[in-house]
Amino acid sequence: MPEQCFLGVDLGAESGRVLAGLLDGKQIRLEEIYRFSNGPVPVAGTRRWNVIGLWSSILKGLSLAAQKYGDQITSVGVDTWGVDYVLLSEKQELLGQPYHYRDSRTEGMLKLAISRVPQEDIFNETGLQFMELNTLYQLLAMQETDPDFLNQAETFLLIPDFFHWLLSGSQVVEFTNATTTQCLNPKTGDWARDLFSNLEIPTTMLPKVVPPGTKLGTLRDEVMQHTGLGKIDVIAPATHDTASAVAAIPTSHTGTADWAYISSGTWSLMGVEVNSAVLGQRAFELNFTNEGGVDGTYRLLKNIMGLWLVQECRRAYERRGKTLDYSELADAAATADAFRSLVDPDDPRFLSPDDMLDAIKNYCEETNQPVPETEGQFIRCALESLALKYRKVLGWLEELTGTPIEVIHIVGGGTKNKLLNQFTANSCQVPVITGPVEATGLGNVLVQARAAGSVSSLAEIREIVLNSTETNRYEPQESEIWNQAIQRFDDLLKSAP
Ligand code: LRH
Repeated sequence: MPEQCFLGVDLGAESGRVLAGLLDGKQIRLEEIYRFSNGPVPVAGTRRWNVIGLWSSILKGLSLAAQKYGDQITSVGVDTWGVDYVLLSEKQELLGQPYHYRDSRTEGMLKLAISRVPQEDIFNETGLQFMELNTLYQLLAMQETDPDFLNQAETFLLIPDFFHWLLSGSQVVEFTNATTTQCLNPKTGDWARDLFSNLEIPTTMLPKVVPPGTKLGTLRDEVMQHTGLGKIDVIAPATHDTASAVAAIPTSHTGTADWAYISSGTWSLMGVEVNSAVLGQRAFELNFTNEGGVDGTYRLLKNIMGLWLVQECRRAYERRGKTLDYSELADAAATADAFRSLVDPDDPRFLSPDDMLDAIKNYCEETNQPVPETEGQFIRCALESLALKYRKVLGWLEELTGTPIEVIHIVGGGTKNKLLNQFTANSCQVPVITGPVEATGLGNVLVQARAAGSVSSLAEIREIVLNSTETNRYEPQESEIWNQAIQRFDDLLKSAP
């Protein structure tokens, strides 16, 4: 069979990529065509995404792809981070500058929401972890501060849907990303309209929800002219980056909950794959999330602060005039003293601090631990704390599903941090398999390949990834000292400041 080419646009919080997925029978090869940077833009005291700049970079990447793979290209699809959205007016004008989920306008919105609707009812209707960055609280913040603005909105689109609209003219919201908003009911697969009306948020702007793999149309003429691409299909992949990443886990165990995953990047999304949302009392108490996946699967998971801690330490050093790359930071952490100080990575102070080094110092002071001083001490503190949080989440997952976890798959850019991979195996006391780094991109293009009829199922997507990519295995070590550390970490969480 000749090679088929599927273009994946994968946008992360730090960078974006246009990728070519070249499928040859049972093998896939992913090639990076174009990479560009991304990040929050400070705008008059707020944080926004530069979506027009991103669109311009996507067009550039598509032009380069057209030059290289021209007639071989079958389709294109976009995945991004979750929860953020754009609003379009009746005349299809972009309303305002889309907000970044770390913007502070949502502070206090969870409290407001639960003063109107009992928290447990919100969980039963949406199955989602309570985080103020969720779309629900972003919309509530808009409704509170500027209801006229929201009333002008004719169409609500999540970020990948916005780019699909620019590519094809279609205006729908894809299911996997819709499940990250806390606005969708996993039992009905439709928007939680009662919840919206109880919170006094309008619902007329909510478009139809479509499953991953839906053909949205073909490229607009203007996009064909600009890029040199032909009239290719625009296919919605699993547009939530985590959904795409989990679709591409190299496992032959589809359909069982005896393996966990960590999609590791700016965030660490740790969970198991289940066949229906887990909505009971205990899932609510533990504040777990149920995000929709491919082929009717759900990701029962927790958002953990992730390598954002390290990324922000690095930025803080840069502001102090010290530019360090990630490998230098990892080397410094590897030789620093073990378990000197620990933090709860998910303490709210770490979500958007002015300065991460100060935030960590401040946490350590408040909890009577030695304050980190060197780069190695800061990064070691972040990595050990993350690994210990993984162990807590692993225990909760086992409790919720009743199934012991035999192995953890880590995928995404975070797998490059070998120290964290080993710490994870040590802390969780199960083997860790890492790779592929580009799981999100692979999941994106393989769901498109399935829509084109070249791949038949989620299990086959994973078989192709298994055939095509390299993985590494980390065995658990040092069980005794990690068991002691988990005791200390437990005490820290109990006495959380
Ligand atoms: C990871 C991610 C995560 C969301 C966050 C906003 O990139 O999609 O799943 O919670 O971004």
